[in-house]
Amino acid sequence: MSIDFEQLRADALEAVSAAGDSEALQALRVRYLGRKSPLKSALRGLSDLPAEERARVGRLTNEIKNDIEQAVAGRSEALEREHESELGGREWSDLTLPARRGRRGHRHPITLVEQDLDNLFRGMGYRVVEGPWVEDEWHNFDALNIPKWHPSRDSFDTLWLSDGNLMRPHTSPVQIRAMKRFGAPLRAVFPGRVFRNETLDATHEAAFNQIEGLVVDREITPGHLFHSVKAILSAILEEDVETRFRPSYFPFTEPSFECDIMRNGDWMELCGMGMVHPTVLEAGGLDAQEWTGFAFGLGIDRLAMMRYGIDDIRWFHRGDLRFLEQF
Ligand code: FA5
Repeated sequence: MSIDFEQLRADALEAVSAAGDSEALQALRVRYLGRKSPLKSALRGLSDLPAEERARVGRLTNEIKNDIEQAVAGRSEALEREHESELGGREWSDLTLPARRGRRGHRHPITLVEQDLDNLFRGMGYRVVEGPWVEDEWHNFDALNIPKWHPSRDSFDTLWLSDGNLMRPHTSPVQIRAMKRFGAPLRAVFPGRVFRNETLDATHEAAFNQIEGLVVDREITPGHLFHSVKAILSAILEEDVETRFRPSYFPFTEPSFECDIMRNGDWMELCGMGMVHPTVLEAGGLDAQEWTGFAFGLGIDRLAMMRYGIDDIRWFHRGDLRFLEQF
């Protein structure tokens, strides 16, 4: 089938310039440029033509296609302008109206809990200090009384980097940094993100948040520790929480404990803690004969779960707005 290209171009341009509204224009766009248009079938048929014909017809169809596209774009703009000036005759702007508000975002539930923790600890006279996410082996292990051969190194599911450093699996290395930087007596918390090569489930994430607390002074006892932890948890959860302290093991504290809290008839592990091991005080540059201390490491994500009644930790990182917009 041969096409009269020039006639096609003339018809198309005339129809486009006469299009009365955007629907009519859209219909013309489909008719002249769409999949079933004569131009498209001509392009599809190109390969059947002899070589010199092919070049000529190819060039011509492209040229016509461009012409029509330009005409459609031009007409579309003209229609828009007509529409606006017509509106302008009927409507006017009231410049005294308040500006339209953009949609505001809000803070993530973990951030909310973290900020409350910050305020709470500052109110109790703790410094808030952050440490690096990428740690070296000495701060994360050796200084925390975990020598190379120590089996508890494996229990941290550490993500190692190719340069020999690691993504910190807990916030405890900041204890060492803080003792070195501020000396004793010291009362400080270290909030931040930690990373573990962890199998995910409803209470385990691979990247989560901890807040570490460290108090160093003379004659600190486990009584100070238990009382502080219970007071802190009650303040954050805004109720008198039921706590359970179990004996546990951490190389950097002696004795060590684990704190669980009661939620919906179940105990949930929330916090590791203990009296700072003398070796750790020494690694922080302090005289272990003179100074004593307690430390705790609290899972912020788990705390947020309890506070907001969230049943699965994985909600926090899903980015699902139906979840996030509830806070
Ligand atoms: C530690 O990380 C110790 N550094 C805590 C500590 C600090 C002990 C100071 C003594 C003195 P643990 O691995 O148990 O301990 O983690 C502490 C808390 O982090 C847990 O109680 C829990 O609330 C939270 N947590 C641990 N693993 C995960 C995980 N995969 N996902 C979410 N939260 C976790």
